[in-house]
Amino acid sequence: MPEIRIEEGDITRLDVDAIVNAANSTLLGGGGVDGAIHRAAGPQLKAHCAGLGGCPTGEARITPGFNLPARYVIHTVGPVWRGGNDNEPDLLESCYRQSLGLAAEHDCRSVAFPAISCGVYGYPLEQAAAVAVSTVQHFLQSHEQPATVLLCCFGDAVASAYRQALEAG
Ligand code: AR6
Repeated sequence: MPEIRIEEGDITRLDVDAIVNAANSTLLGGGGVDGAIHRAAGPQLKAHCAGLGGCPTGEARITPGFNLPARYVIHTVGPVWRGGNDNEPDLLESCYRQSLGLAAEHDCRSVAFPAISCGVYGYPLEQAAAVAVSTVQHFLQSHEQPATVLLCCFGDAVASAYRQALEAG
């Protein structure tokens, strides 16, 4: 049975097949979880990303994990929150769907997501958690892989938003 789990802590430490990065459209690194992933993966990650030509909002790209425990990093670009009338929910849903699609194509049994767009990009936590949980649940119903999806939370507020969304779903 596929499962969704809430995992608290640093995503770069997780021993999973793929971790997802909340990147920006250059894919060349930044702050937040993006910075942490690039630091932990080592400079080869940025060199590899430089060859990808960026990534539009709502899409995803896959790279090796280099020095990370994870085999792959799936880089996705979440929407910047602009009040909710700028297609933000569809773009965020697309980030989760495309990332899961790449994970499935690469035979990843386990994938960990950070709370995409919930930091610098300002997406309200409860609304983002609802999109994340429903999109992951929907994907798992129709795919064999990944079998395990970890929703990785940095802090109690994120964890409780996910718990609420899982209970509601
Ligand atoms: N492990 C797990 N989650 C983390 C970690 C970590 N090591 N570090 C931060 N978070 P953010 P965004 C959480 O701002 O909103 C970057 O500069 C964090 O607490 O990293 O999508 C990119 O280059 C929050 O809940 O991503 C982009 O320019 C969540 O990860 C921009 O930020 C996402 O916060 C993307 O903004």
